[in-house]
Amino acid sequence: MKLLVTGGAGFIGSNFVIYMLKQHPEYKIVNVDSLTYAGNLENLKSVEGNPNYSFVKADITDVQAMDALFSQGVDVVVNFAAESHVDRSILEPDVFVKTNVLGTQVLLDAAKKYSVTKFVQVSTDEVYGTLGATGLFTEETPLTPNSPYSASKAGGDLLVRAYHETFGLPVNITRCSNNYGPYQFPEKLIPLMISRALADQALPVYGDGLNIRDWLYVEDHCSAIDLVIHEGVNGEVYNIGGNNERTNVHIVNTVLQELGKPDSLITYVQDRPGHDRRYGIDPTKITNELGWKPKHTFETGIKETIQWYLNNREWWTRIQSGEYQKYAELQYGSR
Ligand code: NAD
Ligand code: TDX
Repeated sequence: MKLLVTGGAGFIGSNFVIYMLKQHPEYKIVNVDSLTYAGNLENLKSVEGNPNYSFVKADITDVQAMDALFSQGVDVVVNFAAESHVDRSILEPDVFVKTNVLGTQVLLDAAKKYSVTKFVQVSTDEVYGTLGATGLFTEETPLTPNSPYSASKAGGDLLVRAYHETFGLPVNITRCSNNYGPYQFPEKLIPLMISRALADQALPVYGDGLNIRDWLYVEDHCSAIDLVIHEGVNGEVYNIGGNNERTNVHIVNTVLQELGKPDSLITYVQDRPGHDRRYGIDPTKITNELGWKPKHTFETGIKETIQWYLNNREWWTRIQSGEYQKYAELQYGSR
């Protein structure tokens, strides 16, 4: 099987490439990534030199580049490539629409032209908007995105759905909540708080800190996508979540405790505009229909993650200093 992974130099994509090469050593994996600020080839050092892995630097919005790639033969596409950070989408929505909507449509066209056997769109529960104190997101929850990021992801999802309905493209959409684990860019809550706490810097908690996210260890997300590739019923949406709802302040306190740092580092700052209050996933469908089960509990996953950031300081300090981009520039030229 030949798998085209888009955005494979990012957080989840790189974990997925490493996971799939381990689970399915006979599969060929092509990673296409334009290496934005979030793309880091250093994440993939452990698979460099594997004859079944290759990297192509290209933008998913580039029609010719995607056509050239697909023309070499692709069985399955897993689309991770996206602008992924909500705060950035508030500052510069245009690039979110370009990559997350237009990029998805360019990929869908190529997938249709070259008759791929599966197109998996990796989406997010943020397309469902926000929950109140009770209830969970199911696959039937209406899409009511609140940020430019989630609106652009919803736009991509709707195109994926439309290519199934109109052209019969064999698609699945997966929607999960906040991932955590190795190689997450240190702008996201958990790695940001770890890196700042280690430097004894103030930890900016938005609003009252009581917003809730439903945390999923990245490897459990990868195993769910692997299952969807092989067992997902075409046209279906699958929500992925491990029943790990936590308030943001609980997360920050856990980081402080694990690192032996004082609560006085917590600084409440102005809330994020349009900040969703609560996410919670109902994973009944993927559990009952595909037999998916997460391996990690939040308690073990968060400890392993904090330990990983302690053991890999060089990885995130190189990101903070911009050094990591030099490696890619040397190999593939600057953007
Ligand atoms: P990330 O920002 O770490 O990585 C995104 C990757 O996509 C980067 O390597 C970047 O270089 C690449 N990319 C961006 N624009 C591109 C373009 N135009 N062409 C080619 N490559 C491009 O993101 P992530 O956290 O790994 O998220 C991956 C996917 O999973 C995204 O689609 C995101 O919406 C979704 N998702 C993420 C989470 C989460 O908690 N991180 C949760 C649910 C869903
Ligand atoms: O400095 C901060 N302080 C703070 O209180 C940051 C960066 C975040 N927060 C809060 C905002 C959120 O309630 O922490 C929570 C998590 O924030 P992010 O890490 O920015 O994630 P979130 O906005 O929930 O979105 C993430 O999960 C869903 C990913 O970035 C998305 O790509 C994914 O779709």
